[in-house]
Amino acid sequence: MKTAIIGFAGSGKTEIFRALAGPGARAVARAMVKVPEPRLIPLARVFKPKKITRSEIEYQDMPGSGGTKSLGNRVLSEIRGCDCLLAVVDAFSGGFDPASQHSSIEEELIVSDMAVIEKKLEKLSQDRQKAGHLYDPKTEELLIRAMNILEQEKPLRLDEALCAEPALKGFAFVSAKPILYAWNISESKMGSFKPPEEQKGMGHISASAMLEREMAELENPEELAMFMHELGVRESALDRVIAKTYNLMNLITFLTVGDKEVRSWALKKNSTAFEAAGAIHSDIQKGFIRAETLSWEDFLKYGDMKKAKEKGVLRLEGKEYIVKDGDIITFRFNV
Ligand SMILES: Nc1nc2c(ncn2[C@@H]2O[C@H](COP(=O)(O)OP(=O)(O)OP(=O)(O)O)[C@@H](O)[C@H]2O)c(=O)[nH]1
Ligand SMILES: [Mg+2]
Repeated sequence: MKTAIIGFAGSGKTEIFRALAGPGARAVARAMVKVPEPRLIPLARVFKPKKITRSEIEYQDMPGSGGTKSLGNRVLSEIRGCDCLLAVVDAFSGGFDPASQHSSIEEELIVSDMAVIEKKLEKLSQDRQKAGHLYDPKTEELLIRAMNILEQEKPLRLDEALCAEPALKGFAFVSAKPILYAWNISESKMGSFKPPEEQKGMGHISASAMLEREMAELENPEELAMFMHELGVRESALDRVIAKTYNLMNLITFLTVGDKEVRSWALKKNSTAFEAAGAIHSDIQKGFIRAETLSWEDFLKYGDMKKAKEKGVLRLEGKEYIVKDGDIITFRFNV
């Protein structure tokens, strides 16, 4: 799962990236970032595992190569391969109006998709004229529907069903990707800034990118506490940025437990137990027998698996079971 950090030149992308990646990420543009998972704490208390492992999201810092008023075509084509966008808006410098940056980014994503569709429709209309060629009317119809949305200056992410059409998946439309806007406000405006309303597939968060990066660099907890106290900041916005990207990507968490490792795993919402097994290892998926499942709350209520089984909350689920957020799963499989 990959999130690209985009925005106009100088908007604070690299500051946000460094804050997310933590100290030591100076020379890189990609980092795996651990997803906060508080449910691991009580579970680790029970199992006392050798290792606690959290699921990760990859963040990639993109260059502001399009300048201060454009994302640029290079970035627009590079982000086709990612699952989610984190768009940083400069609301700290007093330059380009932040609300206009927001609408410009939306517009660029829309225009970029229109160009892709235009080209493909042209190709399809040539195919139709060529006798014997494999003309594909279904894709053409879907593309025309997508074009209608874009022509109303709306992003494709608003039409979830259309975006999910298998024939459209391959186009990797940029306006179809979930997007989190990070309004990079100045340190003095913290708390007073009101981000716009959320929309389907679009979230908002406000933070001071520079402050977040500075806080991330302080490894000593006492130093960090003092710094935050001096600035009157109660919490870092990073956890919320990560949690929001996670939700926008429609990910849920399932957990595996044991005395070796207690671990959280990311999974697309509405995935089956069979797919969850594949997320761990292809061998577990291939040899899938059953998934012993219970919710983490039920587990903590009884404190151990045996008791949970006696109480009937530990269920044996098959391949088709739809995994729920917070499920603890033990896979039984043949090797
Ligand atoms: N005061 C203040 N300065 C900031 C803030 N965020 C970024 N800056 C400064 O603005 C400059 C640009 O920040 P970067 O994070 O490098 O911006 P960028 O979007 O990565 O820039 P490009 O990669 O060149 O497009 C740096 O000098 C930052 O320190 C902020 O929240 N407050
Ligand atoms: Mg940068």
